[in-house]
Amino acid sequence: MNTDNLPWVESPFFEDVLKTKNLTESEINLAKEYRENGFVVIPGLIPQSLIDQTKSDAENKGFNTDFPIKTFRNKERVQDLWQVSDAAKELACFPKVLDYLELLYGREPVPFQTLNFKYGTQQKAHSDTIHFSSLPARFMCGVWVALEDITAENGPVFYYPGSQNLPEYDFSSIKSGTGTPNYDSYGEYEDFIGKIMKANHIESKQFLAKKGDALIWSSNIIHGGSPVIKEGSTRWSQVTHYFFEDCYYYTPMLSNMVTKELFLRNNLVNIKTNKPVKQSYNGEQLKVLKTGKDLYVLLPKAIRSLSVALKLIKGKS
Ligand SMILES: O=C(O)CCC(=O)C(=O)O
Repeated sequence: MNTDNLPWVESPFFEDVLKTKNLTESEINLAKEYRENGFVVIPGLIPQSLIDQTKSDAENKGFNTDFPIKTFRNKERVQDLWQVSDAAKELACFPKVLDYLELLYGREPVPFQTLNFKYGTQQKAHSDTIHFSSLPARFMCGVWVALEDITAENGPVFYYPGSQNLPEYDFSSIKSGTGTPNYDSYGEYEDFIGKIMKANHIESKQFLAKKGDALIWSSNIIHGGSPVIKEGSTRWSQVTHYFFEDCYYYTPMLSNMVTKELFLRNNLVNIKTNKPVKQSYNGEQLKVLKTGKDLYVLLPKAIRSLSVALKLIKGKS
């Protein structure tokens, strides 16, 4: 196996790759912890002033319906606040966060989405790979930052340590048919993941965080939001989702994973540079054949023309 085809922290050759890296003892411990559990907590990583400014922008811009934004928001979450908040953008691109991610993945991180929460999401257990996946696989992660102290009462994030080692489940494991799924079926996915956790006897843990703590989670760790026990209590927080450079990026939830027709994320913007994100596979630009609305098949460069590819697909060649 080529070590470029998985993040090195998830590689079966982790110990060998580790020997080739010039890391400090604390970096080695961090990488080992991330590999074993699928997440790491960095206490007090973010300065309180940046936390306070991000929370204030979330309150005064994101959740203020008089403040115009173009991105999605509802009562509990605002997507891509970074577009109108320098603080949310600075948090997404915080240099120490990017350094940790580069250390763990060996590629440049690409922050591409922020979500700011006012209340606990109470989201059921899921893996981010159903929403965000990459080719080569697993070059994606989330960084969740507490903008206030989080207790058992205000709906902390929960996660299943070690669950990142399970397969990346998608609808080809859930449905027997070959149809392309959509978000109407999301409940079936959540039920499936709940059963998978029970079948694997993995116990969940809660992230009881102090304001400024950061949780880095790997693409395939199963996680969600705990019930909010104290009604009306806030849970101010920001999660940033990152891909890593030099991959193709797609949404398995909207892809046909049986026929390998991928819902490619062609409109990603790198929050750090404000530039569109280019897609490639370990340095190679592939040919892309559109097979439906937002669905694409990746073709080897060796295929000289799309008409040859079409014949191949139709079985005429
Ligand atoms: O903040 C939470 O409660 C969960 C967030 C989450 O699941 C996600 O961003 O993928």
